[in-house]
Amino acid sequence: MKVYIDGEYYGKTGARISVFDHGLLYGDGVFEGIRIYQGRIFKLKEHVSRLYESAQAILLKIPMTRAAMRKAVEDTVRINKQKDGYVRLVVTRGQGALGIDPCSCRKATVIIIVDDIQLYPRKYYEKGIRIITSSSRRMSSDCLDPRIKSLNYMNNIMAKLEARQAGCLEAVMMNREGFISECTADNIFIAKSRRLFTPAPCYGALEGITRNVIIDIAASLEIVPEETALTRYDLYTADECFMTGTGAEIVPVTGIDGRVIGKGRPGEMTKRLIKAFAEYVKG
Ligand code: PXG
Repeated sequence: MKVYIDGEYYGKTGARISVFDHGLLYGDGVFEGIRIYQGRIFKLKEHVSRLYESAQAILLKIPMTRAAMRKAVEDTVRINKQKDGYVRLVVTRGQGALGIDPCSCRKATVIIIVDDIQLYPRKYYEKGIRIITSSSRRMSSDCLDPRIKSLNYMNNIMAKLEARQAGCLEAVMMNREGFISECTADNIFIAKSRRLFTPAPCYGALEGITRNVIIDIAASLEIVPEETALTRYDLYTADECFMTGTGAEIVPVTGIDGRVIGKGRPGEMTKRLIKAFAEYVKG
C-alpha cells in the first residue's frame, strides 16, 4: 500500500502525521470517501468539488488546485493498482501550536489512502437490514452545517454506537426538530405509493454523491424523486426504505425501531434502483 501525504508516498506503517496536526487535536479538517469501480474513479469531479466547498466553508486553504487534487487521486489509485476499492481523501488544517487557533497552522495536510471497503455484510443487500432511529441528533446548520463534510463525526459515532448497543448496524439520525436527516454515513430514501422521497438537505442531510446519482437514475426510470420533510411516521409507514452512500451503495432497509417496513423484504422500486445503479457504475 502506498499512502500519499503532501506529495510523497509512504508505506502503510510509514504513513504518519504529526501529533500536532489540528486534524487530530481538534477535528479541524474535511474529507471525502470515493469509490473505484474497475479502475475508474467514480464521480471524482463531484467529490473534489464537495471537498473544496467544505474547505471553503471552514476557511481552510487547500494548497493545490482542484485539477492537481484530481490528478493526485488518480496517481495514487494507479500506483496502488487498485481496480475496485475506495479512496479516503483527507485535508487537515495541518501542524500547529497547541491551542485551537488555526492561524498557527502554516499549511494544510493532504492525505490520500487507497484501500478495500466493505461497510455491510453481503446478506443485508439481499434480505435488507434492520435499523433504529437514534437519540443522537444531526448537527443543526446554526452549529456546524451538516453539509460540511468535516472531521467532526462525534454525534454520528454516538448514533452508530447506539445502533450497535441495540444489536443493529445502522441508525437514522433526526435534526433537532425531529425531521429525518440521514443515517450515520448514508443518506436515506423511502418509497410510498409508488413515489420516492428523501430528506431535503436543509433537514440536516449531507448532499450525498450517491444520493444525487439515485435522484438522477430515478428520473430516468420515470420515478419522480421528491426532496422533502420526513418524520419517523413516514419511515414507519413507508412501503420501502433504503440507504445510499459511497461505501454502502444501496442497502434495503426492512425494519426500523422494531416495525416491519413494507413487506419485510427489499421492495420492487429498491430492486429496480439497485439494478440501475449497478449498470450506471459500469457505464
Ligand atoms: N451522510 C453522511 C453523514 C456521510 O458521511 C453520506 C451521507 C453519503 O454520501 P456519499 O457522497 O458517499 O454518497 C456520507 C458519506 C465511512 C464512509 O468510512 C463514510 C462516507 C462515505 C464512505 C465511507 O464510513 N460518508
